[in-house]
Amino acid sequence: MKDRLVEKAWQALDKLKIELPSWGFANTGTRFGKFIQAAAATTIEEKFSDAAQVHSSTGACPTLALHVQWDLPNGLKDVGEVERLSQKFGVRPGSINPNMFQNQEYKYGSLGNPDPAIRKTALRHILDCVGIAEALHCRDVAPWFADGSNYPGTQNMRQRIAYFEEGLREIHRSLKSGQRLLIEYKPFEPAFYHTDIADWGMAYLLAKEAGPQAFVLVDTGHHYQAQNIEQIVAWLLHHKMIGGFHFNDRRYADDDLTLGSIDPYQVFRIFHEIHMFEWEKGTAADIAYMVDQSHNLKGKIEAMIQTVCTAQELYARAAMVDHERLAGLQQSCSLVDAEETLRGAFWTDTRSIVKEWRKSKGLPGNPLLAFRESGYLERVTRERGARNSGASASYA
Ligand code: RM4
Ligand code: MN
Ligand code: MN
Repeated sequence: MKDRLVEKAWQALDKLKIELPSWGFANTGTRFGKFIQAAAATTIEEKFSDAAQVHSSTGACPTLALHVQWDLPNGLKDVGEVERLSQKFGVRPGSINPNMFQNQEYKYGSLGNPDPAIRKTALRHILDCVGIAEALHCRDVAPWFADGSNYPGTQNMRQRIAYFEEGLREIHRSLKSGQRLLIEYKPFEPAFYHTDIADWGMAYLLAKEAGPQAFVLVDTGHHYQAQNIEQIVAWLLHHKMIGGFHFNDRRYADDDLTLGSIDPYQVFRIFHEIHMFEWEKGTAADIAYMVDQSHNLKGKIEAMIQTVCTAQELYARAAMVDHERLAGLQQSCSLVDAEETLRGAFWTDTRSIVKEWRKSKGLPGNPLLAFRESGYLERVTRERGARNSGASASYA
């Protein structure tokens, strides 16, 4: 008979699905340049193919987030091709991400731009994305707005709030029932003085203003140092306003490193808040878990497998907190014992538990090893190498 806490870990693992980002398989970089990888994906077909490798080795990643401008450059016309690839590789399209940061016209902002014509262009793009999401049967449309300004006094911050409210209300009106609008926040970069949606409070208020199908998206890398992210998660859970996560880790800013590589206890504490909430309420929180990492040194597919495995290990650890006991200890303010209950779960090495769970599902016990032994990386390195060697890495 399995131990009660191990049983909880297995049940949690059964539920955990993690969406992969298409852009996480492509050559990406820092603002100083890219380090090109021979095996990186360039086409949407290659991104689906790579995502399928992560899914087949982990069994946990049935969907792929798409960035419309990069993955569906012809908009709705590309929906048929995405459907074909989804069938071919056994991975469904996931959240649909508008691109509000790359085009020249967005130099001074998208939905927050003082120029009404540019606000309209931005709005039209997001409305197109809602249409694409509908055509692909995707639930979530997840815009991240780079909008902001670089110097004090150069923009009217209040005016821009009103522009965002107006734009998001209109986007919300176009959502079909069941669809969701996820509003992501980020404190700085690319804007260095003010960012229009800089933190969870701003995202929360805008989501409330937009309507009942709008929720907040928490990207773990989008916080200042020392921010208590699990407290933000607790507030959003309490108000039923958490829509999803973008998983990655960071040491300094939005570093986009693999999950838990710098601070696994942070990730554990976030998962703990979610598990504790679900235990108290007796129902699952409706949260889309997605990866958003795109750093440029680790092999793309291996980095993704690492992140998924780390998420599973830490999710399992947080599931192994003895909730009944912890609730009692919190109630009696038994500080040391409460903390030790949490820490005890954190220090449980769940790798063998996750391995057994994988085997019970007919999955490889060690996904990274299984991927390495598959020969896929060698094959795509040969096939894609020549094209990638011609890719531009230039910053200026
Ligand atoms: C942003 C943000 C968005 C992602 C882009 C590529 O920093 O995290 O979610 O789509 O990067
Ligand atoms: Mn993100
Ligand atoms: Mn980011």
